[in-house]
Amino acid sequence: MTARINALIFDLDGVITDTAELHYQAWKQMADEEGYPFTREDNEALRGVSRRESLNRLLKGRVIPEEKALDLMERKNRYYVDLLETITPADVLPGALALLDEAEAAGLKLAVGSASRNAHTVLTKLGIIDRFDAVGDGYCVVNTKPAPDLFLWTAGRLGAYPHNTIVFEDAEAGIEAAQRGGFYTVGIAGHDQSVQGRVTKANVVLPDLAHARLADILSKINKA
Ligand code: B16
Ligand code: MG
Repeated sequence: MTARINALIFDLDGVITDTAELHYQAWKQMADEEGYPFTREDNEALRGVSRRESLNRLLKGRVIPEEKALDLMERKNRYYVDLLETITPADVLPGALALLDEAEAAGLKLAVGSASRNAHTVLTKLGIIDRFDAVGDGYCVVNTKPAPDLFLWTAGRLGAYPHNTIVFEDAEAGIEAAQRGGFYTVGIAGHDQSVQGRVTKANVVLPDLAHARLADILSKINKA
């Protein structure tokens, strides 16, 4: 059966821009202050998951009072928000704007579905917030990825059905969320061999959006 695609939903971090390094630096600063071990490898496991779940993973089973957990998340976010000041339109990843142009010309509806509570700030700093018909972020739903809620909420804002929508995601939790919601999926695998396994369950896997042409993606979705 041919898929009738009329909407695209993009994850933000790892798909449209790369804020993972800034998240790493912010978590690392907090972890160093607290004496928690935290490496770049540890940071990979935080991709696409909420701030709260990121803290849980960073703590690796260490139990702390709720008040302290709130303070640690607040502190990390302050460091992260400071780092967001460095973002400019040059930080849109290669190919993303061209794909948005093609999709807009084809009459597709466009949205962002990000776990981040800073998604509006990031999109504004990138200079592309007006390109989207809807932005779903970390404030929109209670159940975060891998629950399908955020993508379903975002599709609802677009007036699009999941079976007419493709979700672009770089994280395992995001691909699972989209598939549980009944969406088609494009997994953005990146170029680091050690972490490429995270999106293998997607309908279509691409290394990045550079050279990703809409017609090719639609044809691959139909063959998947
Ligand atoms: P915040 P995405 C996710 O963004 C990040 O990949 C993840 O590392 C982060 O913990 C999460 O947003 C929450 O971000 O602390 O800014 O609310 O990939 O869903 O666009
Ligand atoms: Mg992501």
